[in-house]
Amino acid sequence: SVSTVVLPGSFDPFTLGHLDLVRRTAGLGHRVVVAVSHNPAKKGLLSLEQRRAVIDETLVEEELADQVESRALPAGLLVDFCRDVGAHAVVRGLRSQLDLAYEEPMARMNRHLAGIDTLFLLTDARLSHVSSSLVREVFALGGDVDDMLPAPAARAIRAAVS
Ligand code: COD
Repeated sequence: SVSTVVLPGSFDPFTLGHLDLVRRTAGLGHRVVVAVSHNPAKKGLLSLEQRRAVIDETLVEEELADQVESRALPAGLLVDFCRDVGAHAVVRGLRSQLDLAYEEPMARMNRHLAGIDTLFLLTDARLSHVSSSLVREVFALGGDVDDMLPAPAARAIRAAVS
């Protein structure tokens, strides 16, 4: 039987690092629910609808749409969302020891709360410097970010500021 896993994030914007994580998780045979957080507090670049549209277009272009879908992550506990979609595990990417330090208490808490395990995949070394926040900063300062983003994301951030 296929297991469902949740890949949560803000995805503002969805990067090639995120895509690598999705592709590898699907490649292991899981059905993947990409859960896109609201983050009303964070002043981001793209709206929830725009972030989901970027992900959905990318999944179609990459022929991943059969196995992977995007969903809005409602306010509340991630473990409750996992239960609602029938997932027994969360997937997170690790770029560095700093990521692990940040992720470890959340992973332990999710396991404590609901027995939800977290699967960690090490980032592709060629993408370990890529984060949505740095992409936003470089883009805002006029730098070229196209080679860190799937085409729908590059189009969306340009449209968002024009
Ligand atoms: N290569 C590989 N993976 C990457 C890369 C890259 N270059 N860049 C990012 N990633 C990974 C991240 O490590 C992460 O696993 C995932 O992609 C998403 O990244 P982001 O930055 O878009 O997402 P975050 O970290 O901002 O997401 C925050 C959540 C929405 C997951 C968090 O706020 C949350 O869990 N909220 C639910 C509330 C809750 O349950 N709280 C209690 C938790 S104990």
